Amino acid sequence: MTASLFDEVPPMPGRREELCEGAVILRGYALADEALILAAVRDIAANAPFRHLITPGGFRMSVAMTNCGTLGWVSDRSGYRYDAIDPDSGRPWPPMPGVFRQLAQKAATEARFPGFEPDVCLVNRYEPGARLTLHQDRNERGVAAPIVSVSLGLPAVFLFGGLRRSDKTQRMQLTHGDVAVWGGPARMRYHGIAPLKAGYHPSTGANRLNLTFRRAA
Ligand code: MD6
Ligand code: FE
Repeated sequence: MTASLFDEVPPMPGRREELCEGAVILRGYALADEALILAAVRDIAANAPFRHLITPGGFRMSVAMTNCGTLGWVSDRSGYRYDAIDPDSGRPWPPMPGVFRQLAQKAATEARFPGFEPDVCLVNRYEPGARLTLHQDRNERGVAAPIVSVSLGLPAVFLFGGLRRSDKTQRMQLTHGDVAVWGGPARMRYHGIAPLKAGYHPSTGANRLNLTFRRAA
């Protein structure tokens, strides 16, 4: 499938796309909250700036990250983990804004995961070329809870695999305002983001932003 085909057929806001049992994309679901979300991300980044974490293997991640909530996802030479303290500042992560929590809870309920109480929002910022290699989200104690993932700005190709790294991957486009919800039998599926294509989006400029809400504790 080509990028031009994606470009010509933008997903319809309000549409619900089931990827498999337990995984759904709610197209355009975050659009109504766009301005509040972008303002909140600016506030969060003013207190806990985006940074390129180092993987346990010693590589600098191409995606820049920060967090809000009672815990944040961090990586360094000693491994991946959740920590209540931002290692760069020595202070707690900024609190999770109400608009974030409400959006994540509503989207989870819409995807048939009622009662979602996220304690982490990992905020990812992609520049052209930035990517996330295939991975499972498995540092969370609360794997019974889903993950809610909000995409803003430039579109990205989401790679969606199976329960083993070697399983075949599907590719789907995530565009501005899309919310993916991911849980139950899909919770441990491998997934990633293909290298971001350069472009301009009126809301985020040359970047893509992604918020992923989890229950880590
Ligand atoms: C991203 N997302 O979209 C990275 N993980 O930038 C993820 O790694 C992810 O979108 C679990 C569930 C949904 C996701
Ligand atoms: Fe992930």
